This record gives sequence, structure tokens and C-alpha cells, in this order.
Amino acid sequence: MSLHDRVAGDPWWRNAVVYQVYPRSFADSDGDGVGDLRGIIQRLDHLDDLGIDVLWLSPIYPSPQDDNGYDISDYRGVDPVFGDLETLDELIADVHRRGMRIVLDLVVNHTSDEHPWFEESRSGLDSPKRDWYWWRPPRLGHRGGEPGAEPTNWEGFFSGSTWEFDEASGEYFLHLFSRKQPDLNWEHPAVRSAVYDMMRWWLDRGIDGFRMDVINLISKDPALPDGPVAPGRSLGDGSAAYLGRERVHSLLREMHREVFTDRTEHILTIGEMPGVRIDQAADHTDPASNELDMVFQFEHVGADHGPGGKWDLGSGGLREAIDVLCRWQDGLADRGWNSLYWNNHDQPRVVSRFGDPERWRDSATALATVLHLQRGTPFVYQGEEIGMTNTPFASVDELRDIESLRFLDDAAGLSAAEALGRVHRMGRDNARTPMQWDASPGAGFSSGTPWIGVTPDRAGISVAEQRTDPTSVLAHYRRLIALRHDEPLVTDGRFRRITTDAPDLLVFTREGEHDAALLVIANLSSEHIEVGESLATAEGDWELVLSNLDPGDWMTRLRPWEAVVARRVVAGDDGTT
Ligand code: ISL
Repeated sequence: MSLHDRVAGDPWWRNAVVYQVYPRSFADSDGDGVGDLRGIIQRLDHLDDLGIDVLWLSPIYPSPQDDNGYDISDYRGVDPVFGDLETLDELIADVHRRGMRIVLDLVVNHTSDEHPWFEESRSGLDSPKRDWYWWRPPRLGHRGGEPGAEPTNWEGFFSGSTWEFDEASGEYFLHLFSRKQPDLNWEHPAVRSAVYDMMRWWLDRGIDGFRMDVINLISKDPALPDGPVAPGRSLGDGSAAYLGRERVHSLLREMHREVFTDRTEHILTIGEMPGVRIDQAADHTDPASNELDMVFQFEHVGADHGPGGKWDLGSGGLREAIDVLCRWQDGLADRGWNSLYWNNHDQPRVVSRFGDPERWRDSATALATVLHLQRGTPFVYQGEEIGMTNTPFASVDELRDIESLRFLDDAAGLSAAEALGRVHRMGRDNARTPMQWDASPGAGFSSGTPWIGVTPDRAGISVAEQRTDPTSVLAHYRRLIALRHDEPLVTDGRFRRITTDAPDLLVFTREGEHDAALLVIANLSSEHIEVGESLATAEGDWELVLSNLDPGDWMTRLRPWEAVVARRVVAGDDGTT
């Protein structure tokens, strides 16, 4: 059944599964080594085959590509490296013809420094667009450009100060990310109306929604106060002045009013929100708020970070990540809606991060099962559905990501080997190696030299090798997605975790009316686990719905990484029980 046939009044996105494409790395149709829109069109059968409902494209707009397109120099076009607007129209039409929807990335916390808005803003103190960005004079008593003269002590997301000095005007501009990504000033009404206008333009062109990049950073405290400096660091944490401020709510409501009301179809809105808390997410995604449909939270993917952030490897792992996800399930049970993800273009590959390389297939499918059976909207990041792994980049020369390269420049106090080791584990390039379509040397991604190397260790990890194998990771994702479409409890059932004595045994139910329920039992470890007493509170008889291994005696003991979904057999259902 296609999305278009679903019951009227039921928001179309509620049981949808989203697939994220990172265009640079998905499919290269012209052999220049960079993925493109034509390549995506040629591979849409793969999304159809998986059962995907929504395609989310990471940025395809004209961009100097300092941060792979998250630095946009023209909001109404397509970068020539990816194709042109006509090809994008063709992609939109093809996606719709297949009964799918398409969501674009909206990156409006910042633009590129090569965007005409910024070029005009930078042109002089009296430019009419000067206040479209955050300009500030050097710190009192300092000369612009000298160390310590930055207007605040903030450290940026990509290491180093958040301020760049502009010789010509003698002022600094704010950039929370790279210096080629100046932050827009959302306090300026003209900025907001220019953004809303652009969003309407895209909706009129036929797109079905937006994934909004760092949307909880758009409101800044105009006083721009210094932030606290952690022991051993030279720069401060300014996030109190720019992360998750109360005003984000009213800005999002205004956007909703200006852009999304009066549309005949529901527009899907997903806000990316680093650092968002559960109570904030409930407020943002409560339908009564008229803000967003769902947000990306970061708590579970922070489970293995240390106090110093992602490069500071922590002691936590999968158990902690699961606890976080369960808290989010409970936290948004009555109000709001979860997004569910393990991977995206910023995260290391989940099977390498939380799975077991020795039990690659079983851990990849178990991790998928426990995510896809939760309440919320699942996101599959390209390659996750075939269990793609992290890449052992041999040297710095093989890395491409600005965040990793900045970290290596800045990693004072760490040996080169230690710093590279951390990049191996946490770096974003792990997610950005070419999509593995087949087992050929170029992985079927490109006939040319890819912009970033293909993962060397990839036996069995390609679409071609898995497509017709019913035991493959790909086949398992296909089954999980089909189950969501066919079984309303996966969308709507109430989540209840059943606590167990075994720390790596995850048990939860999804409960509906009249005793209807699904039971999920997963062994998230490489040891056998006795299930035994754990199921005492999961009353009833259960019939197997789905399993990632040959079904065994799952009510008694689970093999390593065994994950099972069962349905309660309700007496009187069919007159036989
Ligand atoms: O990637 C991160 C941690 O490694 C985050 O800090 C990330 O930068 C943050 O989640 C924001 O991500 C988004 O905005 C960035 C861009 O680099 C990311 O690719 C994008 O997903 C700036 O636009």
C-alpha cells in the first residue's frame, strides 16, 4: 500500500520510515568521483525494495563545500557537482511516482561566507545587511586580530574560537561552526522573512518537508556573554547563550505559521537539536505547539563520549545508549514524538560502535531490531541497511572531514597516534565513505576515483551480495520496515520496558487496546543469556513474529545478539485459543 492510500486524517508520516542519502557518497553517475542527483535517480529501486517512505537528502545546494554542503552559498539552486534544478525536479517527480516523499535539508543557522547575503553584510559597517549576521568589535582594550581580542571566549563546534576577524571593517563575525559558516542573526525580521520565502519556494516546487540543521541554535542572547572555561582548556563554553533558548519556540511557531499552515498536505518537519532535553523536545513536538513533528536528540549517541565531548572517549557504551533511548520513550509517551536513529552522516557506523565485529551480521540486525521496534519515526542512513562499518583510514591524508582535520590540528597534548585513533573511532568520515553497491573495487559507487576512499574491509557488505539473501542484514531491515507498515502496534503501541537481572538483556513491550501487544527480547551481547524469570511480567502466550536468527528456544535462553519480536496471542482472537 502506498502512502497515498492510507486512511484520510491519519497523518501520513506516523508510520513512515525515512532513508537519509548523503549525496556526495551515494551514487556517482558521471564518473567524477562525487555522487550526484542522477545517481540517486538511478538507485531509487533500492529504496523501493527496502520499503522506504521518505527520502531525506543532505544538502544539494550550491556551496564552496567547506563542510560538504552545510555551507550554502545559494538557497535556490543545485550545486553543479550534484546536477541542476531540472534533475532535482526529475528526482522529486520520480520519488512521488513511486509513492514516496522527499525532504530537503534546511541549513539556516548559518550560510556560507560566499553567500551574497554575507558578502553584502561584510561589505561595510553601513551595509543594509550588516545586521543579518553577528558582528562585534574586538574585546575592550584589545586590538582586533590579536589573541584574546575575540568578542567572547567561546569555543566552536569545530575547535578554535567562534570568531573571525575582518580586517577591512575592524570587526569580528560569529561562526559556531567553521569560519566559512557565519551565523545568521535570527533577531532581524528581514532574515526570517527571507528564509520563510525560500522555504515556501521549495514547497511550491514539490518537496514534502525539511530536516532543519541545528535549529535549536538559531536564537542567541544578544549580550553574547562569555562562557565558563573547563579545567585545562583555554576557551569557554558559550552554549548557555545559544543552545535551546526559550525563544526557539516562538521562532518555530512563527515559521510554522508563515510557511506550513495553509498547505493542502502535511509538511514533515524534523529539527536537529544537539543538547535538547526531553522536556524541551516534548514542547517542540507536541502537536498543540505547532512547531515541529519530531526532533533529533543526541543523548544516546553521546553515551560513549567523555566529559570533554566526542573526542574524549568515555566509558559508556550500548547499555547506556539503550537506557537513554528508553528514557526518551517514556518521556515522550504522552506528548510529542520521537525520531529513532543510530546513524547519520555525523556519526560513526553503529555496528562498529556498539556491535561486535566478530558477530557482524547478528549484532547489526539486533541493533536494528531494538531501534525499529520503538515508538517514533525510524531513520535509516545509507549503508546502515547492509551493515556498513567504520573505515580504518591509514593516515591523515585519507581524511576529508573538516571537524576531524581541525581536531587533529588542535589536539595539543595527544600523540599523533592517539589523536588519529580517536578519529578512527568517532570521526564523521566513517559515515561518508562510498555506498557499497557491489563487491567490485569501486563498490559500484563510481567509475572514477571517489572523493573519499572506499572501505577496504567489506566482504559481504554490499547491496548486490545481500539483495537476494534472506538471511542478510538488508533482508532484515526490509522485514522491520514491512512490520511497521503492517502492524499498527509498532507505530502506536505504548512502550513499556521490563527490567531484567541481565544488564545486556533488553525486554520491552508495545501495548495496545484489548491486551494486544508486541514483545521484544534482545540479547545485546556476545554471550548466551538465560531469559528465565525476566519474562514473568510479560504475561500471556506469545507467537513469534520476527527473529534475526533461526528461531530457537527464545523464551528460555537467547544466543549472542539474538533479537526476537513476538505478538501476544489473545484468547478469542480467532476462536481457537
Ligand atoms: O557532528 C557533530 C558531532 O560530531 C555535531 O557537533 C554536529 O556538528 C552537530 O550535530 C550539527 O550538525 C549539523 O550541522 C553542522 C554540520 O557540520 C553537520 O554535518 C550537520 O549535521 C553544521 O552545519
